[in-house]
Amino acid sequence: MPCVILWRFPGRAISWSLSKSKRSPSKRGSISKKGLRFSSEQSKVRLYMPILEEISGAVQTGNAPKTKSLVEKGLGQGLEPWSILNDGMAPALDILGEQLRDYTISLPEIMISVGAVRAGLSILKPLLINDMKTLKGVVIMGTVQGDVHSLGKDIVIMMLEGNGFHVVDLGADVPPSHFVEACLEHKANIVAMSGLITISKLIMGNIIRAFENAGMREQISIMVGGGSVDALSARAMGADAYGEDASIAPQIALKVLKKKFKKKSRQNT
Ligand code: B12
Repeated sequence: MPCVILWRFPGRAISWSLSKSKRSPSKRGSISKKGLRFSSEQSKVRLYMPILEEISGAVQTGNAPKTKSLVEKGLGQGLEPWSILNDGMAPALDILGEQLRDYTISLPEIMISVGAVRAGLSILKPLLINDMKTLKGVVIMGTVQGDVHSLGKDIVIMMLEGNGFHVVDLGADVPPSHFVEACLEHKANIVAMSGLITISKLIMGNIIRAFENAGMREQISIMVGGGSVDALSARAMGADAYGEDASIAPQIALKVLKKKFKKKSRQNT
């Protein structure tokens, strides 16, 4: 994958690229033979490249205060909050992910960078969410058993809560039985699962089976997301919906609720 080394800090190489992402090119830049390429949606981002680069660098070095102040600076320059997340902070995590895969970075170092992302998110949070207070539904959310990645889950929760859903956060590495028990306890109507490692999609399937075995599948809408799944695997495992991005989580949640409601009304007539 093409990647530009920009500068080097003692001990840790910092690089930046709008790398070819697992997400759709419409959300992130991609590299063409001509260099950096942008969708029309991203054209305004081009103007602010240096600041996105700096944000990426601050996340990669795990510098939380610098990330925070650069996020503020980016906003001051007119950058969209989602662009800061998707085009500044997330590409840094992609690069760190590659370094993790190549054993050139340690897990504690990644954790420090995750801290920097969380610091940046603390500034973005109020801007990413709408202040809608009407309760739309109760969601049980967790990262599935065997998977400790929690950042994506936390952003999805932030979006759902900000859009009028009550979310019960089960945390990460959550066994199937906990999802079922939490749904009963909180009278939830949606289950949202996140997973980033390959095995997670199998575990998600197991969780869906657990709801079937408990006789609850008809009452619960299930949405999944994270790097381990895509639309195809989500459908294959029997989920009601797949979300590529946290920004669309509230719309998806509403859609699955409406679908369930329509199905129920058809059954009652
Ligand atoms: C940070 C990180 C870690 C941290 C996690 C800290 C934490 N508390 O979250 C630590 C250091 C602990 C870690 C550990 C490991 N990691 Co890791 N990690 C990453 C890294 C760099 C970033 C992940 C991240 O936070 N992304 C940012 C968030 C915001 O993105 P996201 O989770 O995808 O979520 C977005 C969407 O997917 C969506 N979304 C997510 N969930 C849901 C759910 C719903 C319902 C919806 C609608 C949407 C949605 O919304 C989010 C925002 O838009 C990735 C590389 C990468 N680029 O993803 C590797 C990566 C995921 N890790 C990987 C690996 C291999 C590991 C380890 C096995 C390494 C090891 N040697 O031990 C362990 C796994 C331990 C375990 N059992 O889980 C691999 C997974 C490969 C695979 N296919 O299995 C990756 C891809 C790195 C790589 N290139 O190899 N990791």
